Amino acid sequence: MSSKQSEVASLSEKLFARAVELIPGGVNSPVRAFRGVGGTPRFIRSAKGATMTDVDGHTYIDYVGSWGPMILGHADEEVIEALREALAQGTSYGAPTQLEVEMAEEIVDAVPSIEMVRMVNSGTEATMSAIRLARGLTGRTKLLKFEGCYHGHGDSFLVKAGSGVATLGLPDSPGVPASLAQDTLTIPYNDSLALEEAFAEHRDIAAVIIEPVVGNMGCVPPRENFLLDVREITRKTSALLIFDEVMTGSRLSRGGAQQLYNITPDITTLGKIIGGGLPVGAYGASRDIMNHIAPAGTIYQAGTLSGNPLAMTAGLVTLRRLRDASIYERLERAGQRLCDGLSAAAREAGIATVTNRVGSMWTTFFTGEPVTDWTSSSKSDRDLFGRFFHLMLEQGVYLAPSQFEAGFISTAHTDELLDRTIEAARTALSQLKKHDV
Ligand code: KE4
Repeated sequence: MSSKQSEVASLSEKLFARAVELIPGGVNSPVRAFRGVGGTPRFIRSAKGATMTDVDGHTYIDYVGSWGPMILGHADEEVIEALREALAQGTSYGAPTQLEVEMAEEIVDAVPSIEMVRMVNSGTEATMSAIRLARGLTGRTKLLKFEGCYHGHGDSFLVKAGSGVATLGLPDSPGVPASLAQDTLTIPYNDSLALEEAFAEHRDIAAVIIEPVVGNMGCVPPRENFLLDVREITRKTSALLIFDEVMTGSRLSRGGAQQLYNITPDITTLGKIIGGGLPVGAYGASRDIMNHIAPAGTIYQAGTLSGNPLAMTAGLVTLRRLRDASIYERLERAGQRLCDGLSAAAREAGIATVTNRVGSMWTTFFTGEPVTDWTSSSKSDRDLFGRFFHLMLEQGVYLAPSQFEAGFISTAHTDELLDRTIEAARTALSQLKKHDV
């Protein structure tokens, strides 16, 4: 980094030095701390369209997009204007509003499997509620998830695979009771055989929860028929299938991954895009299933700010804009352009990478072999990715600060910005090659 830049970056460093004294790790969510890539996180002052500007005045082409929500780009004029009007009416009432009815109508209209929906305030709340619903409905306790999939920080999800395929889980964080962890089975993603084994071994599986396209081990698409296998075995065994579409919902198509892959889950969890950048989550299913949720039914779940008018306002503007199917065609072309360019740049530099992409979510893995699950994803060269990340950051491109995250393209990412990104990657990769790869 030039001396000018290192001086200029000092404001982020000063803020970070203060932050670590006051906030665990200096951040309000771990991935923001740059632990996966090293160095000082950039403190962001503002964002507009496809770019963010940090407190030192550096502007970056942003591919994090707040980890998915900003599909229309930052500070979208229509969203901001609608929020201004909503703000004048107050910020929270703790009482039902027309906005919540309109949001429910929008989600029901968009997501094929949802007839009824409950709003919450984060993806974690949505997934926690979804498994309580599944356990309450089935009277069973076991949950099956996939290695490398992340469903928020609920205790039942912070579990790592036990030894062997279908053995019971072990806590993956202090504070998660072993007694709870053992009710979560973890098996490899894209492994239909392991799925069969797990169900052969355990008759009391309440639900399978899956990222239909994984974002949280880096982007990993489902193999041909894998989602069908999951659907079939859950139907056969009366376990409920939960599609965690917090990231893929409204991202991969208006109806999410379930529309793209034509699979009907029993319960769907949503978040991110449906709040247009404000705190949000949701879970939905058939009326029969959802009417078990209090106060209609006896399975309890609640939230002070659920359906908050500001989040509903930003979410509704966003979702109504996404009724235009041509947006997804544009995002597909943009994703193809960017990822073809990144792959070509790596080939030219003679650096082994694999780029996985579905629509406008993607990851470039620094590895020479296909990435289809956590085992193959975890073989990626994290150090090399970290160096690539910083070489891109210095050239004004802000990638996800971890090899094991997905990047996101918005409607604000013009071809010019995509081409600038590819050019920056060409420079970064040739520098990596020259120095010591
Ligand atoms: P939140 O509780 O962070 O709103 O959502 C949890 C969640 C649930 N399900 C999926 C598929 C998710 O991707 C997430 C959250 N995604 C991460 C990005 N990997 C959020 C970023 C962060 O943790 O700061």
